[in-house]
Amino acid sequence: MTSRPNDQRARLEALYADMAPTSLTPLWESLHALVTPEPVSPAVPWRWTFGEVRDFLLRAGDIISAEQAERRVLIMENPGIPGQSAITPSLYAGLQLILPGEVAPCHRHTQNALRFVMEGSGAFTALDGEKAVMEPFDLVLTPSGQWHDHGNQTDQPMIWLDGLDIPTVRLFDASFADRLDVAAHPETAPPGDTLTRYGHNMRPLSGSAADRRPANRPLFHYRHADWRPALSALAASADIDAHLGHALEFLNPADGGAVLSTISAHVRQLPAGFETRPRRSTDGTVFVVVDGEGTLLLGEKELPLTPRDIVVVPSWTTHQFQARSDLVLFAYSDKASQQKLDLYREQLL
Ligand code: GTQ
Repeated sequence: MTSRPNDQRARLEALYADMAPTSLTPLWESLHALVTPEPVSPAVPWRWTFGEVRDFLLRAGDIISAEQAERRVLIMENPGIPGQSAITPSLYAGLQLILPGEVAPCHRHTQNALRFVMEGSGAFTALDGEKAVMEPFDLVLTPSGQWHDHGNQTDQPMIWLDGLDIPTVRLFDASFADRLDVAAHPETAPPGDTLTRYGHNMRPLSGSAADRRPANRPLFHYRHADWRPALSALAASADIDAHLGHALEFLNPADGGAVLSTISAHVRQLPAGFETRPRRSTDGTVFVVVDGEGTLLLGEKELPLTPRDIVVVPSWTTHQFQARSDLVLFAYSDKASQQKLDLYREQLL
């Protein structure tokens, strides 16, 4: 009769209520939400236009200094996962402003970071006391545990995208950070020294002094002046990948792997009129439009793409890019983490 299931429900509810103070919960009520047949991301696809963020950032610049803020950044928070300072469940994104004459003081932390320059020319990030002088669309790394400070000795503001693994480090409860007792790390090498030594598929042949950088992670500056001609040359010569367009991944030359232990980064070029075949992958990805115009197609949803827009595509979200003019994109994701954990998958449709 019908009293039986009601009786079971009532007995279960009584069980749950009695065991709740003991911090116990029944798996059978949540199993299918925990172990899903495929990823169901709480994150949503989203777009930020650079101009809109820039206005708020400059307004913040009138109110708080980089020194006082430590890092003057507006976090791009995914509206599907509010309150977590996350653009995907594993990654963080923010836009950082450094005004002429300012210093963002030296610190180090377990979180890995990449910087992708959006505006300005000639400000620097110093890594362990070596400056990388930054130009638009340069990629600069500040890997886990390495001292870094930022400074702007030019007469224009500089704005860059910060991509960090803050939510990943939080997941593992593994955050450590400290401040140096001086704002800027003492200079340890002239600007560009590392690029000279390691940036040409070469390395110093001898001497521990020459191996000043950590041997497993020598490079930290990938210049637009280098990657853009490489990508253009590829686009002029190679067959195009139907799902990616022309695409080049940034590498750690020491091991041929991703640029950071948790974050992978790449660039793509799509010729005017090209539309990628649908694809999805488990690495929720942040894209920056470097150049060109187009549309990001996500099933029902469409996001327009204009220069310096920032868009996020969550895990396992089928998407296509349509290029109206030659479209150049920068992207970063947690693919590096997922591959280490044997979690990464992609599907080409
Ligand atoms: O520049 O070191 O956007 O530590 C967030 C945390 C930037 C930085 C961020 C950071 C930094």
